[in-house]
Amino acid sequence: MADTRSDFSEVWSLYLWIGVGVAVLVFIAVGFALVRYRARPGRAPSRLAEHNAIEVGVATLILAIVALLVFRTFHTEAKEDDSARAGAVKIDVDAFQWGWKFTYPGQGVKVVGDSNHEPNFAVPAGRPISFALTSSDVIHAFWIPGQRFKKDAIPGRVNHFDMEFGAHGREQGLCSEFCGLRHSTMRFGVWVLSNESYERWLAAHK
Ligand SMILES: [Cu+2]
Repeated sequence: MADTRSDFSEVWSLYLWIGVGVAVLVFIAVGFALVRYRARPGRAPSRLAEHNAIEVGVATLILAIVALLVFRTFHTEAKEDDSARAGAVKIDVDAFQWGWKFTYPGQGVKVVGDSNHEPNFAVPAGRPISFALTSSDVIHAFWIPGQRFKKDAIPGRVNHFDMEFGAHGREQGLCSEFCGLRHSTMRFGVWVLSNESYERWLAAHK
């Protein structure tokens, strides 16, 4: 897969442009009807109640747009749900009130942080990362706005998903499901590193 950000940016842009297109068509149709068919003295209202050809045309167009959006959304979503790829880096994420625990299974590495101390974990750029996400108390949501990605963290349930990070740098993550008093302080950071820096980071955190 391409990185998560570009996958979801494409879907986002598709929705945006279809939304803009539909809005323009609606405004033109309303404007045209207002001007062309406005009330004038001596003009009787139209008796036309239905027009099958136009109605079928509009219904077909709407169906086609819905089908396209549903297909593209599920297609992109499926790439991220396609978990446990060979060579993937595994990270277990546990959300709690109000913080995060990131564990690298089999590596002996764990990063924990809460409202007072924001946790930062690291991933290598350009490699699939298999996340296993859960919660210890209430429903939270794992959100990385820069990656256009969000997933619920649900107690008693593990959500598996894959991500792939492109550009090196730091991504800001946060909880996006209201989860109590200090919800707004429930943040985390992701360092997107080169493979060598990532290995060094891992070794330094054992
Ligand atoms: Cu939360």
